[in-house]
Amino acid sequence: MPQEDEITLDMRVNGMTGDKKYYITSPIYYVNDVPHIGHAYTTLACDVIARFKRLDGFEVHFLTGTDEHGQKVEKSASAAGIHPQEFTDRVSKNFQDLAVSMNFSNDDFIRTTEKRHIIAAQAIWKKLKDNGHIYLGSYEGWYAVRDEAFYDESELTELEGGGKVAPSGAEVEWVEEPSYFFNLSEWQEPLLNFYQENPDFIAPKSRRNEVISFVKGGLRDLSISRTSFKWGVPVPDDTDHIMYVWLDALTNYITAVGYPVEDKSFSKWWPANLHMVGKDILRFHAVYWPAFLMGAGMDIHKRVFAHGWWTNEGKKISKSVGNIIEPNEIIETYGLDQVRYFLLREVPFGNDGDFSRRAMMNRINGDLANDLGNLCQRVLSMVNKNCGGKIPNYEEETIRDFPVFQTLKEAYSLLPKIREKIDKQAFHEALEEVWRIIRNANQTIDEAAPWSLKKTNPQGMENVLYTLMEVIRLFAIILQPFMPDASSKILDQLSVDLENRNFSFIGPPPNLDLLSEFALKPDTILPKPEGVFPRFLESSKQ
Ligand code: ME8
Repeated sequence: MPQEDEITLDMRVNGMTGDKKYYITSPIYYVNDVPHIGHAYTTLACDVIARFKRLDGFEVHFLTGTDEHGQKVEKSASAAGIHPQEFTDRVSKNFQDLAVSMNFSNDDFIRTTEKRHIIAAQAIWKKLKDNGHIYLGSYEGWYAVRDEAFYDESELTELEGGGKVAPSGAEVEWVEEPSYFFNLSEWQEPLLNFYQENPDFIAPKSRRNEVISFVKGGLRDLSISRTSFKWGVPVPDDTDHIMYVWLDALTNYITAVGYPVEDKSFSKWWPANLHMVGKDILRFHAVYWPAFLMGAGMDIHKRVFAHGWWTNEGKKISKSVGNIIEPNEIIETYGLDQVRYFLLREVPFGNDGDFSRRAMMNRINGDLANDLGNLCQRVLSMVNKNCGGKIPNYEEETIRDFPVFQTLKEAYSLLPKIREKIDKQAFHEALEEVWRIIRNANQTIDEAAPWSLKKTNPQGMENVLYTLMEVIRLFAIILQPFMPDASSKILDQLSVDLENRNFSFIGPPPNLDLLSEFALKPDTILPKPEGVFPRFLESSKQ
């Protein structure tokens, strides 16, 4: 364990101090919509981090769920002609099913209509009230139901045919009603100080700057209750009001770890290490939520990362345009791990990205079939044909004579680099590091030409094939968080025991000229090789 003065900020943020624990959350999704690629994307990013941390020896709590209150959900239920509870039960199920079809490893799925959450939401309200941060007034201003957000006149744009829209494009309506307020205006200085003292709190950097200038521009008190509809958590001691859906929703992150009971198990997980969100909802997580937490006298989450948005073949994704990408459809067409890989490799995480058929095919046929699939296929089928279907017998004295051993050394040194990228949420860079090794390995096969060594130097052939198999073992272990099924298929084909697949089994040797103590055991019988990533043929599936 490092000394207190050696502990860097990064280590605190990433749960590397004290016990290795990591609490990660996705947003909770509105149940007015069917799940689409955007929802799958955010939770996928959390899933990869959660799986990575578990394999890296952390105890992890990974939370996702559904946001079931508010005017938008009430309207959708009424359009469907059913009670909001029945409606939310139905639609929440779609998000639970999505977690299964995307192979998400969440530890909990929270619904804001659950009793545990209503208790927590009312408890934080009482706490804010008791601490003197809530007062009764009346709200007059603009509200966008689609965003469930209040807007200033100055933020709106006039439409040509009349009406006004928010910066998100959502229509706004004029609202006048009695309302409780949270004294957000008083939190400007504390927030700015907090951002300054915690430079890693908001990522990426460009978003951090946006938030800071928004807060510097001044904050108005926030309306936190509504009286013009009913679908929400009742305000304690004043049931004419329901809680503003964002105060209700943000509280889910503490409900799920036991709030309002602030015992050992609560403090085990809270504050969360990372709230992963889309750029559209950063303000709520980087301004309002920390202010609520400070007001309630609680610790603030350690980091919030705002990722970019996907378009579909260059066009904004929208229900009205009818170009929503449904996760199940693309999984069916391209395969689950192919989709998981594409989403995290195609676009630098944090930037906006475009989903196109062509880009997807290029990734599948290039990175997955040609690079990774081919490498496994070539090595495993050569071993099957020439080494009696067993892990080759390397020779200690001569195994380092072949340039491919250099690639193995790099593979042994890969994990710390990937860990650093994952802790920065730079998934695309992490994958690029792995692919550097894969491409090197493919190149070294061509150079070492084990097929010709078979006659001239059979021991050399065994050395080269063994080294390549060990390289494959290492990157397959590291790729598990990204592509769990494909990686386990590769590890099965190397006969790696199920219990020997976490990161401690990479076991980099103390001297990189040696092999790991967990390296593949020569003579182990291997199953018959099978292709991992077939090429995607445009005509095969439409
Ligand atoms: O905002 N590209 O829920 P929501 C990428 N209930 N990500 C996208 C996307 C796109 N085209 N479209 C949506 C809410 N997302 C609130 C959250 S949290 C306490 C409450 C993702 O159903 C992105 O993560 O509108 C965005 O933040 C989230 O879906 C919004 O989901």
